[in-house]
Amino acid sequence: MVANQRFLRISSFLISSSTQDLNQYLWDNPNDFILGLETLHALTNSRPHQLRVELTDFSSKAAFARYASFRVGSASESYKLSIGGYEPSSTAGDALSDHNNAFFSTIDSDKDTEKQNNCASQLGGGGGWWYKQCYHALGTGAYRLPRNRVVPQAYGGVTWHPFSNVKDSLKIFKMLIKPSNIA
Ligand SMILES: [Ca+2]
Repeated sequence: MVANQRFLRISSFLISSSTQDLNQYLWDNPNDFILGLETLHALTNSRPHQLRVELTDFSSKAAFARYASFRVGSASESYKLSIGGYEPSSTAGDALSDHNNAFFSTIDSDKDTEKQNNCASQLGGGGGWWYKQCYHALGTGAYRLPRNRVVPQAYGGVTWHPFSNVKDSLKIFKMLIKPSNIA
């Protein structure tokens, strides 16, 4: 099963909310598939994993980025992201290596390296993410259809810089993982 773009819209909710809230959300939205940080940690901590990110914009232009290693830390490590081994033949460019060693921040838990702002609430469109100062890639940003774009365009949309404009929103942002020893 592949997490679709709806996953992106709800992931900040998932990550910053209690289990009870999440259960209520799933009750109200039975078709959503959610892979939470605890699961990502358990999977990527059990054995080495690789990551493939697939992107599509609203003009149907697509690109991908592959990384040889992807790991999410435990809750006590603030779900720290360990990302490395960008594959040079990737077509999207490397937006995620900048996020290496970032902690997971949410609107109610500022763990980014931006001193003046809480990236999640002020520049990230409300989504939880591995912000630093603040982001080059944002998979959990606000999901904006072209007709709903903010004018002037604002930060916080789903993005992968420079494949997409950092003030624009991608149509699809998928993060796919599998064990490193599987081709
Ligand atoms: Ca901050």
